Amino acid sequence: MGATLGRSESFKQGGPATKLEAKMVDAMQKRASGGSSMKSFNSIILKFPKIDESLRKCKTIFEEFDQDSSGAIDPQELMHCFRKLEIRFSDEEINDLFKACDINEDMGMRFNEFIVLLCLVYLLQDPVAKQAKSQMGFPQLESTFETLVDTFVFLDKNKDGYVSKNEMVHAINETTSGERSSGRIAMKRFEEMDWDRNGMVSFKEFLFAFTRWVGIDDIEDEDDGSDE
Ligand SMILES: [Ca+2]
Ligand SMILES: [Ca+2]
Ligand SMILES: [Ca+2]
Repeated sequence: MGATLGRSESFKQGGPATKLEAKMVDAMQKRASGGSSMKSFNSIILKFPKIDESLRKCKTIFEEFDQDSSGAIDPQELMHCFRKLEIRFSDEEINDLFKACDINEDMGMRFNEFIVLLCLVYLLQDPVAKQAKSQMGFPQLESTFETLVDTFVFLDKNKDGYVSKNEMVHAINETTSGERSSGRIAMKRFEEMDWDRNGMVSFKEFLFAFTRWVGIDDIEDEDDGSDE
């Protein structure tokens, strides 16, 4: 299609651009084989407030690991965080995650970047380990991450690890009548998610969009009233 990919490191024609992204796609596909508990797009929208609340509570975790209170978690603080949470990732994997989530490239995880990183960790964890009640020690947060993964699985109909524009349209059209306005919002939001405008949204893009929607980023909240 020859679309410009810009500086995005996400989806490129021909497959995942990085080793980490390939792992994420793989983990997502494995998870997708278990199906999604989401019934409709609207059921996702209804979960927003709860997700919002749970992610905000994550601030305490963030502050705990931001040992020097700099407002960002640097690579060393992150290593410490992983050790403390007993997340067994190699240094290379941690480094890859850090780079992937350090969107503003300041070598620090800001709060929204940290949430995305933790959720990616959640996805990438060994499924066997995940069967333990709470792998990371934050049961509520992990159930929120599960909801986010579940949502992505619901949207990714062909289970290729990406949500395409068509899949988004499909999910919205499945929604019962009378909820069209949420569909319009969703399409607008799909465009917000798809940073490089190649028609595909990776799980990471999806998560970053989520932190923006629930207002975790400092970007002002959108008015979601019934008027446009
Ligand atoms: Ca810090
Ligand atoms: Ca950063
Ligand atoms: Ca897909």
